[in-house]
Amino acid sequence: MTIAKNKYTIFIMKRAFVTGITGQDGFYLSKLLLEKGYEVSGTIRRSSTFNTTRIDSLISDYKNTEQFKLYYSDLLDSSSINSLIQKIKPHEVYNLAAQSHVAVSFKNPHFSVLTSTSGSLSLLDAVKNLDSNIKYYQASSSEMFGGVGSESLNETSLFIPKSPYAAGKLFAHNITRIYRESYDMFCSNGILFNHESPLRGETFVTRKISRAVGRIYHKIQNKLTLGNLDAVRDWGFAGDYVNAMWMILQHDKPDDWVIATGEAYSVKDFAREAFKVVDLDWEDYVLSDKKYERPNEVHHLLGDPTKAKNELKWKPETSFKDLVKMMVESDLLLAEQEKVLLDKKLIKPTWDNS
Ligand code: NAP
Ligand code: G4F
Repeated sequence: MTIAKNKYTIFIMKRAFVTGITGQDGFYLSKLLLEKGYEVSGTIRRSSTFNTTRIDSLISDYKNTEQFKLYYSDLLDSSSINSLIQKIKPHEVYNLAAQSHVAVSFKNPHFSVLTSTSGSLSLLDAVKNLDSNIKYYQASSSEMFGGVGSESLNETSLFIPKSPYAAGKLFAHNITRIYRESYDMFCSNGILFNHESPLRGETFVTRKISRAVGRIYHKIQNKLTLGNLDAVRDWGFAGDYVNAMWMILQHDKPDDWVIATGEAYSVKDFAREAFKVVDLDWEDYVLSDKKYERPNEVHHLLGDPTKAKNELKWKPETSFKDLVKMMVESDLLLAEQEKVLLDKKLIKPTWDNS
């Protein structure tokens, strides 16, 4: 964005405010925005151990600039959220923060639900009170659909949430739409289907598989125990999906958008493809145990991204096969490093190597 003033040209950087910046999407989105010349401010939570591993490369790359700034906050602390919005005066807000693990949301339901519900409301209200022209992106989720049938799901499909996580996300989705309609604000929901990467949290099924393949190949793990092998998901690459987030806020009007690949695979398919990268047969290594099943399973999620393809001109660039390969190749390198440390007795295995 530039403003011409007399004979001088003043460059004004667009300012983005990102919650959940330490997460998988936080990294990919921040990288994208920084490369586009944005000033990016994000919230981090105080933790007794370092929790900025994913964004350390960005901290380092931008340390001599004013372009990348981090602030302690928590979505449950509405006063700090409000103060930060007042201080930063962002042009765009991306609300990515959540306790995003569905199975964990059954164990910590209050925290999981409140982060999405109270958190989105605090942020929307802070935006409305400062400047209703600020653009707001809400990280909505395909989990809200509940995955009962096998048809492909679009923006008009019914929401039947099946977990505390999904119920909290549905509130955030609705309150985002309500602020858009009530106050004429630019508030959009990206209903993103599962998206993965080498930076995916290690307890999500795809990363659990790619981590295990790396370790099994390097002979520091013997078996991989999963839960429901028949669950079906529409898996895309996180790097492609953050591009959709940005495009959603650049569109000429606020709206709700399904972001997906339009292809579905089972957990079994993912495991088969991942072991194939290292010429191993998944059936020789994968076990199933009920302890990894959920109280209420989402069986089948397949998205229909037609609206995003037609109106945003967004499309996924990474195929299922390439995504699996990318994750396995990255985790082969990590396992190789772990093997060296294990051999020197500098670490002990924290993973299941029974
Ligand atoms: P993620 O890796 O689990 O990152 C979640 C982020 O939220 C982390 O930075 C985490 O901080 C932060 N956070 C958690 N509770 C918080 C709180 N109370 N206050 C402030 N920050 C908090 O998730 P992701 O995969 O990047 O997903 C990004 C968003 O998209 C999430 O809202 C997720 O629910 C949603 N989503 C994800 C997918 C997917 O397939 N990845 C699909 C649909 C929707 P710490 O690092 O300190 O824990
Ligand atoms: O990898 P998952 O834990 O992802 P899930 O539950 O689909 O949620 C992810 O995607 C949502 C979008 O739809 C996001 F909103 C959410 O934040 C998160 O990013 O599980 C995928 C499937 C499930 O059906 C699960 O039951 O894999 C099945 N599964 C089978 N064995 C397993 C395992 N899941 C995990 N985490 N661990 C297993 O051992």
